[in-house]
Order: sequence, then structure tokens, then C-alpha cells
Amino acid sequence: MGKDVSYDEFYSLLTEFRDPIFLCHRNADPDAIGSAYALREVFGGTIGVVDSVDRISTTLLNYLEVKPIHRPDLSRHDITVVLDTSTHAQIDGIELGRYCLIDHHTTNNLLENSEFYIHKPTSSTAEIIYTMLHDAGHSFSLEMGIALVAGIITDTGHFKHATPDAMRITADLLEEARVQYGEVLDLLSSTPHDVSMRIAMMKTAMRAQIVRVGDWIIATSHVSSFNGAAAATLVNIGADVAFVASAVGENVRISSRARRAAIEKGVALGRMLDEMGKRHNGTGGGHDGAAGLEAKGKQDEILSECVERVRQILEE
Ligand SMILES: [Mn+2]
Repeated sequence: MGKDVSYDEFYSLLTEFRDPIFLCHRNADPDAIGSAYALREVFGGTIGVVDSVDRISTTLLNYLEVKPIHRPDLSRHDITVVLDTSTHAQIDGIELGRYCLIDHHTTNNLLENSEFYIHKPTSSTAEIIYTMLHDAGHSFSLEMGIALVAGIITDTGHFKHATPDAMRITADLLEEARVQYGEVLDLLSSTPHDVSMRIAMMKTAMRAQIVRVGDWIIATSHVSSFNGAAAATLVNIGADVAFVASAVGENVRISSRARRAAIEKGVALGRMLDEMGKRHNGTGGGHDGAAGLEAKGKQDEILSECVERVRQILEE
């Protein structure tokens, strides 16, 4: 059984290792990445991710100028520090070897085989990291502050689920690391930073065709690239369901997004685009609220079929 240690003990135990790897869960979020970054700044070592990182974390990593190691070979490090992870599935079941753990989820099935751990139900892992480093007398660079505040903001749903501790720690970090709160919000904003991407989003909106079905809005558009982000943008600015097409050689690629209310009404984009893929010599699929299709055919005809299928569901 792993040893349940105090923040102080965890800190001194970790200093005994020469080359730790800070491992983030699958589709790593800013809480995992921000925590890994702050610890690496103090203890040295490496940041690892089991596969991908989420979109906001990609922005955060670019800002921090950090490239994590994908699918790292853990055996090359003398200890793995598993962060923000509560199940083995979240790290794709990889063999952990010698590891310790810091996590804030209410249940955690990785404690038993760890060497030592901190498992405290808080609203984010970043809060635990801040407290541990602060109590050990560390100061926080601007980058560490931004990384940890980004973790707290995203894990508390922009403070909707924040505890008083999360608020206090955020305030302390803003002060100690001289972080402007607005700077973190800008970093986390869904507005793309890349200028060609921003232009693509604006063109998507300009070219949008709007179909109203009762109080529902279905939007379609086309753009030469970034069509996934473009479909998300149309939903962000008011569509209930959006389809954005791009031409890919002789094929048409469609990205789609739907709001929760449309999904509850029965829109299941993954299944729908899977069916359309089969009908149009292509492939499609995904989730209820986000799916894609690549198929043969005319862009306008395929978009019209998407709209018709959704209209039938929304009219019921
Ligand atoms: Mn978390």
C-alpha cells in the first residue's frame, strides 16, 4: 500500500530523485499540465503525456514554451510523478514502475501501488501543488503562476464550482507571481491566436447559411481549413447545430458540432455522419455533439442532406 504523506514529506521525498518524470493523463488538461510545469520548475526532470493534450493545454504549452514527451519511456526515469489522474485507464493502462501521485479526485485507484502519495479532494491538483511549494518556501515565477491559475480556472469551470480555498489560492498566486487575471483569461479564451485561423473563423461566419426550424438554428458554411474550429465557432455564436465543409481533393470533409439542447432533442451527429459516410463512399463518425465526415459528392448537396436530417429530428 502506498504511503499517504503530508505535503512536507512529499516534497522532501521527491527531492531524493534525480530525474523525475511528471506524467499527465490522457487528453491532458491545464490542471495536469500546469501542475507538471510548476513541479518541473522546482524539481527539474521531464513532462510526459500519455497521448494528446487538449486544445487549451496546447495553447498553454506554447505560451510556456514547453514540449512534453509523448508516450514517454518511464523506465528511463528514477520516479514517475502521476498527476491529476485517478484511474489506470486515464493513462491508457501503461506500466508505471516506481511512482508517486498527487491527485484531487474523490476516488483514486492508483494509490495502492504507489510508493507515496497526496490524495486530497480539492477543486484542482494545482491548488495542492501551490500549497506544497508555498509551504516549502518557494516563490512563483510569472509562468508558474499562469500555469497554476489556468489549472484552477479550468477545473473549477471558471470558478462556478470553486471552493473558498480555490479562490484564496488564486488570489495568493495572482499576488505572489504577479499574474494579471485577464492575461490568463486571454490565454484560455476560445478565440484562436493564429491570424489565419481567426480569418478562417470570420469567413465561416460571413458565409454561413442559416436555417431556422421553430426556435432551433441550423447553420452551414465552408472554409478551406480549420473546419472543426469553424463549426465550434458557429455554435458559440448562436447555432444549435453547425456543419462546416472543406474540399479535400475530390472529397468533401464536414465537421459538425451541436449544442447540448439539440443532443437532448435527439441529434446524434456521430451516428448520423457514420450513416452518411456509408451512403456516400466515405467514412464518418464521432460523438453526439462533435463529429466528422469525409465523403464523395458535391459540397452543397452533402450539406443540404445534413440540414435535412437534423431538421427532421428537431421538428419531431
Ligand atoms: Mn484536475
